[in-house]
Amino acid sequence: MDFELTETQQQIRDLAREFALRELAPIASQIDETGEFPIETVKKMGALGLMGIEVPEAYGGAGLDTLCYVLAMEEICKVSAAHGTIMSVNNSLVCLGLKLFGSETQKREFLVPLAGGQKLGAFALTEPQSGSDAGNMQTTAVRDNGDYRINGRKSWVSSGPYADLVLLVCATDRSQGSKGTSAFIIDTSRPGLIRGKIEPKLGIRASATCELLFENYTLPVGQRLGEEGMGFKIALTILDAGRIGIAAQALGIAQAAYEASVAYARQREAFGSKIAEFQAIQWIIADMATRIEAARLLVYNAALKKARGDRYGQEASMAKVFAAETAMWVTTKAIQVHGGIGYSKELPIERYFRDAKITEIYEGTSEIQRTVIARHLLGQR
Ligand code: COS
Repeated sequence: MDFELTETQQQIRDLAREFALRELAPIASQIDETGEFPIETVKKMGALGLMGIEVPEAYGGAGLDTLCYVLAMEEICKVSAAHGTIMSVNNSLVCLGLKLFGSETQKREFLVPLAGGQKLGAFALTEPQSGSDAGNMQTTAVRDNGDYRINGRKSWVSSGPYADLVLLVCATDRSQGSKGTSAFIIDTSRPGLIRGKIEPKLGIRASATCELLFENYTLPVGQRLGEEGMGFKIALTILDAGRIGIAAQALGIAQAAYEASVAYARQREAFGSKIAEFQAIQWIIADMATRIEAARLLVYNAALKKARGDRYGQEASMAKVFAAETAMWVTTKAIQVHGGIGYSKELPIERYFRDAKITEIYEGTSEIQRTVIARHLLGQR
């Protein structure tokens, strides 16, 4: 494995780092407190090319590789994981779906504005009764001549309250189970789509999440993505890639908590010396750095496999489960290193801890990642 970064990879990492420090650091705690969706900074991310990193320039994107995407995600999430969620949904779940499965016309109409940041995308797969069991969908799209009529309810839609376009996966033939599902591109400005209340959440609080209710929402057949019946495969293909982005998010959160712990240990005094002098603290710092390094190698490895065009589902799941659990462990220990002040909202440490938790849940729980890995290892995929 060669992780020597190219000049382009270093440039995008530096660009994301500088942007995050300049634009996101001053607002990260405040938007976490208020839960306000950061429309202005998301637009700026779009203008910088951060909303369509892997989309070819011909379709409005930055035309960069998966490692560039991971490096940028890491830097953004180090400062504001909520921005990272909005970025990852647009990049991995929506733009990638259109890039892989969209027709030329669909790419021109929908991918170009999403990749350029003029429009914001969301992904709707989960329903109140189906999260991990994603194939068990009750929302239906019924064909009516040249149109589909959609009815049902999608839940936990990140960026749902503000999205212009939604990549929706729902049932077109419920008797066929997951094989009877299809994907659609939903224009949220049309009638029949109602956005539910914004979910109050533990972490990534500035990334708005809501239910989407479809009541006789009608769309033309031309807005179906891929063939009828391909919906579940499209969703799982997209999620394989999305999991690399969430792993990078977890890595960014863990790195932020680690760096804060090192800085605090060097300046905090107890029993007449800096706490960095105590083995109890040193060993935590050593374990934090070791686990983060291992997570980073897994995340970069998955990204390089994807960039090379190799199969990467197993590696993406390994990266996600390991990075997510690393983020939870490191942020828990970071609070411990800081003691009382780590538990206080005076510092961002407790935010890192709250933000880390979602990485063990969305885009496939840690249990689902282990199932996916085991299926690969046992030749069941
Ligand atoms: N990429 C493409 N196709 C895939 C796939 C993947 N990673 N994994 C499975 N498929 C295909 C299978 O090949 C199968 O098609 P064929 O019968 O034509 O071969 C079809 O999808 C159904 O596969 P399977 O029977 O394995 O599906 P299951 O219902 O058993 O589900 C898991 C498999 C659990 C892995 C899947 O449901 C999953 O990943 N769930 C988590 C969903 C998730 O991440 N939710 C979060 C939503 S976003 S916040």
